[in-house]
Amino acid sequence: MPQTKQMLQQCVADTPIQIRESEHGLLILDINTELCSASMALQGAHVMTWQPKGEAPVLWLSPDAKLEKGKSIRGGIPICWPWFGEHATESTFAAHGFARTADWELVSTSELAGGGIEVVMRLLDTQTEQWKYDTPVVIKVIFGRTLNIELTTTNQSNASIQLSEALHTYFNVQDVRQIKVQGLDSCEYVDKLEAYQRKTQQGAVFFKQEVDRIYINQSSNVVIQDKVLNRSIHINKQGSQSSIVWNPWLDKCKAMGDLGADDAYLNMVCVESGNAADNTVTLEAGGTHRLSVSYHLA
Ligand code: TA6
Repeated sequence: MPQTKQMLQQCVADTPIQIRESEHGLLILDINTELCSASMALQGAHVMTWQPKGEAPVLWLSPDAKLEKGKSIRGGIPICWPWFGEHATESTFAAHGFARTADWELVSTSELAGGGIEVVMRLLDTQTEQWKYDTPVVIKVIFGRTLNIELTTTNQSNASIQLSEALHTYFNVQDVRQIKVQGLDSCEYVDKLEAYQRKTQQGAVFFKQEVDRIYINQSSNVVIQDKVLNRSIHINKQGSQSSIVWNPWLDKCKAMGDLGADDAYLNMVCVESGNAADNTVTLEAGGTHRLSVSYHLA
C-alpha cells in the first residue's frame, strides 16, 4: 500500500523536511536548511531541485514538468533503471525503464552532523511484466552544499541479470552555447544522432546543435564549466563506466512539449552518470551493484 502524506509526516517529524502534495497527488519532500534547499518526489525517488544557499539552482526543472502519477518528471534527476534508453528487445516498453515512474517507499530521513539531510528510499516490488527479476533497489541521497547519491541494486533472483542505468541529471546553465564539458577528452562515444556511430572525443564538449552521446568505458570525473555563471559543476562518480551528454536543441525542445519555452534548451544540459551500451552490468544472482555520484560547485 503506498505511503500516505500522514505516514510520511511522521517519518520526517524530527527533521527540517516538509511533505507537500502536488495538485495531481504526487508526494514531495521539501528540504530547507542552512546549507541548501531541495525537493524530492516519492514517485521515481526523483530529486527535483537542489540549490546550495547563495547559489543559482544547480539542477534544472522544467516549468512544464508534469507532476502527475505515472508520468516522468522533466528535469532534476530521473532514475533510468533497470535499462537505459530504449528496451533492448521490446519497443513498447518505456524508454529508460520503469523506476522513474514507480511508487518508491520512504525508508528513513535523518539530519547529519554538519547539517546534511539524508533521505533513503527503496523500490522493493520490482517484478512486473516488463521485468521478472527480484532486484530491489535503494537510493540514498545526502542534501548539503554537496549532493551525494548512491543507487544500490541487489539481485535476489536466482539468475544473473543485465542491468543498464543512469542518473539522468539535468543541470541548470545560463547559456548552453557558452559552456563546455571537460573530462571526456579522448573517450570513445556512441553518437545517437549519427546512426550510433562510434567516435572519439577531441577535447572538451561544446554545444552548437543537438548533442546525444553515450561515452563508454569512461569512469573519470566530469566538469561543466559555465563561464556566464562563473562557476563549474563537478561530477565525481564511482561504479559508473558511462557518461551520457544530451541537449535537445531547438527542434526537439519544441517537439517534446514539456521543457517549457521553445528556447528552454539554452538553460539546461544533461550529463548523466551510469552504465549503458557496452557498459551494461552483468549482476550475478545474490550480487550487489552500486552507482554513486556527488555534485559540487567550485
Ligand atoms: O539520455 C539522453 C536521452 O536518451 C535522449 O535520447 C532523450 O530521449 C532523453 O534521454 C530524454 O528521454 P525521456 O524519455 O526522458 O524523454
